[in-house]
Amino acid sequence: MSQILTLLQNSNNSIAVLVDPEKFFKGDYLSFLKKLKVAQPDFIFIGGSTVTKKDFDACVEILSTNCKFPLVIFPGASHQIHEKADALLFLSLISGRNPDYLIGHHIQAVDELENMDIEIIPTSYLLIDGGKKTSVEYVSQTTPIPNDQADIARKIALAGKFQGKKITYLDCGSGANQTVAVKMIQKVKSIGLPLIVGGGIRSIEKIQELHNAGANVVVIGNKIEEDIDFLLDLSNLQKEKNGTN
Ligand code: 1GP
Repeated sequence: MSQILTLLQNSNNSIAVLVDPEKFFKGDYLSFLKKLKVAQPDFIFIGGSTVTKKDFDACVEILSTNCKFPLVIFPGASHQIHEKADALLFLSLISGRNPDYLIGHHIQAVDELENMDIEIIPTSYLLIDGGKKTSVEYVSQTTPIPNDQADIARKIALAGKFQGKKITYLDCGSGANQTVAVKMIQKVKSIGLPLIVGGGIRSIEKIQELHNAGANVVVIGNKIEEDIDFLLDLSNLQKEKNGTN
Protein backbone atom coordinates (compact mmCIF):
# COMPACT_ATOMS: atom_id res chain seq x y z
CA MET A 1 0.00 0.00 0.00
CA SER A 2 2.92 2.41 -0.32
CA GLN A 3 3.48 2.19 -4.05
CA ILE A 4 3.20 5.87 -4.85
CA LEU A 5 5.34 6.92 -1.90
CA THR A 6 8.01 4.48 -3.10
CA LEU A 7 7.72 5.94 -6.60
CA LEU A 8 8.11 9.46 -5.16
CA GLN A 9 11.09 8.38 -3.05
CA ASN A 10 12.78 6.91 -6.12
CA SER A 11 11.84 9.83 -8.36
CA ASN A 12 14.59 11.69 -10.11
CA ASN A 13 13.94 14.51 -12.51
CA SER A 14 10.25 13.64 -12.54
CA ILE A 15 7.40 15.67 -13.96
CA ALA A 16 3.88 15.97 -12.57
CA VAL A 17 1.19 17.58 -14.69
CA LEU A 18 -1.32 19.36 -12.47
CA VAL A 19 -4.94 19.18 -13.59
CA ASP A 20 -7.38 21.64 -12.06
CA PRO A 21 -10.80 20.04 -12.78
CA GLU A 22 -12.49 23.43 -12.98
CA LYS A 23 -10.24 24.50 -15.86
CA PHE A 24 -10.17 20.99 -17.37
CA PHE A 25 -13.84 21.15 -18.24
CA LYS A 26 -13.60 24.70 -19.55
CA GLY A 27 -10.93 23.69 -22.08
CA ASP A 28 -10.73 21.12 -24.90
CA TYR A 29 -10.16 18.14 -22.64
CA LEU A 30 -10.13 15.51 -25.39
CA SER A 31 -7.19 17.22 -27.02
CA PHE A 32 -5.58 17.62 -23.60
CA LEU A 33 -5.87 13.86 -22.98
CA LYS A 34 -4.28 13.06 -26.34
CA LYS A 35 -1.33 15.36 -25.72
CA LEU A 36 -0.99 14.15 -22.15
CA LYS A 37 -0.43 10.63 -23.48
CA VAL A 38 2.33 11.96 -25.72
CA ALA A 39 3.94 13.87 -22.85
CA GLN A 40 4.22 10.74 -20.66
CA PRO A 41 4.37 12.56 -17.31
CA ASP A 42 5.58 10.59 -14.30
CA PHE A 43 2.51 11.66 -12.32
CA ILE A 44 -0.76 13.45 -12.76
CA PHE A 45 -1.72 15.63 -9.82
CA ILE A 46 -5.35 16.63 -9.51
CA GLY A 47 -6.86 19.35 -7.35
CA GLY A 48 -7.68 23.03 -7.12
CA SER A 49 -8.46 25.86 -4.74
CA THR A 50 -12.07 26.40 -5.79
CA VAL A 51 -13.18 23.21 -7.57
CA THR A 52 -16.64 21.72 -6.92
CA LYS A 53 -17.11 18.10 -5.83
CA LYS A 54 -19.03 17.38 -9.04
CA ASP A 55 -16.22 18.57 -11.33
CA PHE A 56 -13.57 16.91 -9.17
CA ASP A 57 -15.29 13.50 -9.26
CA ALA A 58 -16.00 13.70 -12.99
CA CYS A 59 -12.40 14.62 -13.72
CA VAL A 60 -11.00 11.74 -11.63
CA GLU A 61 -13.33 9.34 -13.48
CA ILE A 62 -12.10 10.54 -16.87
CA LEU A 63 -8.39 10.57 -15.97
CA SER A 64 -8.42 7.22 -14.19
CA THR A 65 -10.22 5.60 -17.12
CA ASN A 66 -8.17 7.18 -19.88
CA CYS A 67 -4.62 7.49 -18.51
CA LYS A 68 -2.22 4.99 -17.05
CA PHE A 69 -0.07 7.55 -15.22
CA PRO A 70 -0.15 7.51 -11.41
CA LEU A 71 -3.03 9.77 -10.38
CA VAL A 72 -2.29 11.67 -7.17
CA ILE A 73 -4.74 13.98 -5.43
CA PHE A 74 -3.28 17.35 -4.49
CA PRO A 75 -6.33 18.58 -2.59
CA GLY A 76 -7.45 22.14 -2.09
CA ALA A 77 -10.08 21.07 0.45
CA SER A 78 -11.57 18.05 2.22
CA HIS A 79 -14.12 17.20 -0.48
CA GLN A 80 -11.34 16.46 -3.00
CA ILE A 81 -10.98 12.74 -2.39
CA HIS A 82 -11.86 9.83 -4.65
CA GLU A 83 -11.07 6.13 -4.48
CA LYS A 84 -10.18 5.87 -8.15
CA ALA A 85 -7.08 7.98 -7.58
CA ASP A 86 -3.91 6.10 -6.67
CA ALA A 87 -2.87 8.30 -3.75
CA LEU A 88 -3.72 11.37 -1.75
CA LEU A 89 -1.15 13.93 -0.64
CA PHE A 90 -2.42 14.48 2.91
CA LEU A 91 -1.18 18.05 3.01
CA SER A 92 -0.57 20.09 6.12
CA LEU A 93 0.09 23.72 5.31
CA ILE A 94 2.83 24.02 7.93
CA SER A 95 4.21 27.34 6.69
CA GLY A 96 0.95 28.88 7.93
CA ARG A 97 -0.96 29.05 11.18
CA ASN A 98 -4.46 28.46 9.91
CA PRO A 99 -5.88 25.50 11.88
CA ASP A 100 -8.25 24.58 9.03
CA TYR A 101 -5.28 23.78 6.80
CA LEU A 102 -3.15 22.29 9.58
CA ILE A 103 -5.74 19.77 10.82
CA GLY A 104 -9.34 20.94 10.18
CA HIS A 105 -9.92 19.71 6.63
CA HIS A 106 -8.10 16.50 7.52
CA ILE A 107 -10.60 15.67 10.26
CA GLN A 108 -13.49 16.37 7.92
CA ALA A 109 -12.08 13.82 5.46
CA VAL A 110 -11.34 10.90 7.79
CA ASP A 111 -14.74 9.19 7.78
CA GLU A 112 -14.63 8.86 4.03
CA LEU A 113 -10.92 8.03 3.91
CA GLU A 114 -11.17 5.30 6.52
CA ASN A 115 -13.35 3.24 4.22
CA MET A 116 -11.44 4.00 1.05
CA ASP A 117 -8.71 1.97 -0.59
CA ILE A 118 -6.35 4.82 -1.33
CA GLU A 119 -2.73 5.44 -0.38
CA ILE A 120 -2.44 8.37 2.02
CA ILE A 121 0.88 10.22 2.01
CA PRO A 122 1.58 12.61 4.93
CA THR A 123 2.99 15.71 3.25
CA SER A 124 4.49 18.95 4.52
CA TYR A 125 3.18 21.76 2.34
CA LEU A 126 5.07 25.07 2.42
CA LEU A 127 3.79 28.13 0.61
CA ILE A 128 6.61 30.32 -0.73
CA ASP A 129 6.35 33.90 -1.97
CA GLY A 130 6.34 33.82 -5.76
CA GLY A 131 6.03 37.55 -6.33
CA LYS A 132 2.25 37.83 -6.42
CA LYS A 133 -0.75 36.96 -4.29
CA THR A 134 -1.98 33.56 -5.48
CA SER A 135 -5.32 31.92 -4.81
CA VAL A 136 -3.81 29.48 -2.29
CA GLU A 137 -2.57 32.42 -0.22
CA TYR A 138 -5.96 34.09 -0.36
CA VAL A 139 -8.00 30.94 0.29
CA SER A 140 -5.76 29.64 3.10
CA GLN A 141 -5.37 33.10 4.64
CA THR A 142 -1.71 32.37 5.38
CA THR A 143 1.48 34.32 4.77
CA PRO A 144 4.00 32.75 2.38
CA ILE A 145 7.66 32.33 3.37
CA PRO A 146 9.92 34.94 1.69
CA ASN A 147 11.71 33.24 -1.19
CA ASP A 148 15.15 34.29 0.10
CA GLN A 149 14.57 32.78 3.56
CA ALA A 150 15.88 29.31 2.82
CA ASP A 151 16.84 28.63 6.44
CA ILE A 152 13.31 29.32 7.65
CA ALA A 153 11.90 26.96 5.02
CA ARG A 154 14.41 24.27 6.01
CA LYS A 155 13.51 24.53 9.69
CA ILE A 156 9.79 24.26 8.96
CA ALA A 157 10.32 21.30 6.63
CA LEU A 158 12.48 19.58 9.26
CA ALA A 159 9.76 20.08 11.88
CA GLY A 160 7.40 18.44 9.39
CA LYS A 161 9.79 15.52 9.01
CA PHE A 162 10.01 15.09 12.78
CA GLN A 163 6.20 15.07 12.88
CA GLY A 164 6.25 12.12 10.49
CA LYS A 165 5.64 13.73 7.13
CA LYS A 166 7.05 11.60 4.31
CA ILE A 167 7.57 14.24 1.66
CA THR A 168 7.92 18.01 1.35
CA TYR A 169 6.11 20.19 -1.18
CA LEU A 170 7.44 23.70 -1.79
CA ASP A 171 4.89 25.74 -3.73
CA CYS A 172 4.82 29.32 -4.97
CA GLY A 173 1.15 28.79 -5.88
CA SER A 174 -0.44 28.44 -9.27
CA GLY A 175 0.47 31.19 -11.72
CA ALA A 176 3.23 32.66 -9.54
CA ASN A 177 5.60 35.18 -11.12
CA GLN A 178 8.69 33.51 -9.67
CA THR A 179 9.50 29.92 -8.85
CA VAL A 180 11.00 28.59 -5.64
CA ALA A 181 14.63 29.74 -5.45
CA VAL A 182 17.40 27.23 -6.13
CA LYS A 183 19.02 27.96 -2.77
CA MET A 184 15.80 27.15 -0.93
CA ILE A 185 15.42 23.87 -2.83
CA GLN A 186 18.99 22.89 -1.94
CA LYS A 187 18.53 23.71 1.74
CA VAL A 188 15.18 21.95 2.09
CA LYS A 189 16.43 18.92 0.18
CA SER A 190 19.19 18.52 2.77
CA ILE A 191 16.66 17.26 5.36
CA GLY A 192 16.56 14.01 3.43
CA LEU A 193 12.94 13.78 2.28
CA PRO A 194 11.73 13.59 -1.32
CA LEU A 195 10.94 17.08 -2.56
CA ILE A 196 8.13 18.29 -4.83
CA VAL A 197 8.40 21.82 -6.22
CA GLY A 198 5.70 23.81 -8.02
CA GLY A 199 4.31 27.21 -8.87
CA GLY A 200 5.15 29.48 -11.79
CA ILE A 201 7.30 27.01 -13.75
CA ARG A 202 6.96 27.88 -17.42
CA SER A 203 9.98 26.59 -19.37
CA ILE A 204 12.01 23.43 -19.93
CA GLU A 205 15.15 25.30 -18.80
CA LYS A 206 13.49 26.17 -15.49
CA ILE A 207 12.37 22.57 -14.98
CA GLN A 208 15.94 21.39 -15.51
CA GLU A 209 17.32 24.06 -13.18
CA LEU A 210 14.96 23.01 -10.38
CA HIS A 211 15.66 19.31 -10.97
CA ASN A 212 19.39 20.03 -10.79
CA ALA A 213 18.85 21.93 -7.54
CA GLY A 214 17.34 18.80 -5.97
CA ALA A 215 13.62 18.73 -6.77
CA ASN A 216 12.55 15.11 -7.23
CA VAL A 217 9.29 16.13 -8.85
CA VAL A 218 8.52 19.40 -10.63
CA VAL A 219 4.83 20.31 -11.03
CA ILE A 220 3.48 22.11 -14.09
CA GLY A 221 -0.08 23.42 -14.19
CA ASN A 222 -0.70 26.94 -15.40
CA LYS A 223 1.75 26.85 -18.31
CA ILE A 224 -0.16 23.96 -19.90
CA GLU A 225 -3.47 25.74 -19.35
CA GLU A 226 -2.02 28.73 -21.26
CA ASP A 227 -0.33 26.65 -23.96
CA ILE A 228 -1.44 23.05 -24.34
CA ASP A 229 1.45 22.38 -26.74
CA PHE A 230 3.86 22.71 -23.84
CA LEU A 231 2.90 19.05 -23.27
CA LEU A 232 4.81 18.28 -26.48
CA ASP A 233 7.92 20.03 -25.13
CA LEU A 234 7.56 17.93 -21.99
CA SER A 235 7.37 14.86 -24.18
CA ASN A 236 10.82 15.62 -25.62
CA LEU A 237 12.23 16.12 -22.14
CA GLN A 238 10.77 12.82 -20.97
CA LYS A 239 12.13 10.99 -24.02
CA GLU A 240 15.60 12.39 -23.32
CA LYS A 241 15.36 11.31 -19.70
CA ASN A 242 14.15 7.82 -20.58
CA GLY A 243 16.70 7.47 -23.38
CA THR A 244 14.03 6.97 -26.03
CA ASN A 245 14.97 9.86 -28.31
C1 1GP B 1 0.40 25.06 -7.87
O1 1GP B 1 2.39 23.77 -7.79
C2 1GP B 1 1.26 24.06 -8.54
O2 1GP B 1 -0.07 24.65 -6.65
C3 1GP B 1 1.54 24.39 -9.96
O3 1GP B 1 1.71 25.76 -10.22
O4 1GP B 1 0.03 26.21 -12.00
O5 1GP B 1 1.95 27.78 -11.65
O6 1GP B 1 2.32 25.52 -12.64
P1 1GP B 1 1.49 26.35 -11.70
